[in-house]
Amino acid sequence: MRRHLAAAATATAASLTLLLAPGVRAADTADAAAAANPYERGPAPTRASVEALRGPYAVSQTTVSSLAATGFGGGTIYYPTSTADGTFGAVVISPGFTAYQSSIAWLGPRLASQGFVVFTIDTLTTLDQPDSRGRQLLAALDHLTQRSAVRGRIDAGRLGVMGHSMGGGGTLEAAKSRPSLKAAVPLTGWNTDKTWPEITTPTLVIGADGDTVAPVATHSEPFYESLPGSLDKAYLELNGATHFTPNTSNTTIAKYSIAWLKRFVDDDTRYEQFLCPLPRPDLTIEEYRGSCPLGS
Ligand code: 9J3
Ligand code: ZN
Repeated sequence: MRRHLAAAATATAASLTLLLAPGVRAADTADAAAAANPYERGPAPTRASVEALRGPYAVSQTTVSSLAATGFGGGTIYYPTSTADGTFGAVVISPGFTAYQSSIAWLGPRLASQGFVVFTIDTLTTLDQPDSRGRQLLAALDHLTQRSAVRGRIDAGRLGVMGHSMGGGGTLEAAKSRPSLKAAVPLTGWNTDKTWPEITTPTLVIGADGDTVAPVATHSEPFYESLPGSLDKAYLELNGATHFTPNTSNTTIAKYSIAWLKRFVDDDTRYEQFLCPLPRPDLTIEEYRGSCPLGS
């Protein structure tokens, strides 16, 4: 009788173990996934953390003089101050026609504080066209990874490009000519080339509903639609926005740019929650298109 009770107790314990096993396995899998991605940086994201004015990393900055720059106009590098978390992915950002780095400077500390090295650049002349801006973005990436003071803090295999207006047009040009890029984010992009089937880099196209300089119907929408259907891509149309909305601090631009860079420069699937299922239109989003799930 006591043997039977002991056997029953053992059987019950075994059943409990089996019942608990799925939960235990789920936790183990999450740990294994975290360990399997050497590129994720910073704590698990929340809506508040991706919308915040600053992320978890304190940021330092250093200037690159135009005299020290080859093939672009110099700029400012924003980078996480601490070296405790190893290297970071990097992104270069170009301003638009007639504009300077100051016009996109807000993105420097906003993105760098999330765990990226961010280089906001000046172009050789403020009148440079998108194809030239594309080449300048790549020259700036090469400077950043090969010659800059912070080159040792960067993982040269994980790079992205962004830009405003003609700099957004240049962002598409850069991705087209350097397929190794991990992410591209044109902001109210402008280009005479409307079709981008050659791009293999995951691309988030951000347009503005009230843009009369680069109207979405003739710029961002055809850019997005012409990207390969098999590509990880998305189209975010800002609501109540203009061509120049990317020139001042904007939480919607920041949130989705951070999520896209994290997802594709860092391969950090913790950020997929902000991209899939597709965000629904609201006060700041006129329209959002994309394919889910990403990375498949
Ligand atoms: O960089 C831009 O703002 C491009 C839009 C533009 O001014 O085009 C006029 C040729
Ligand atoms: Zn084309």
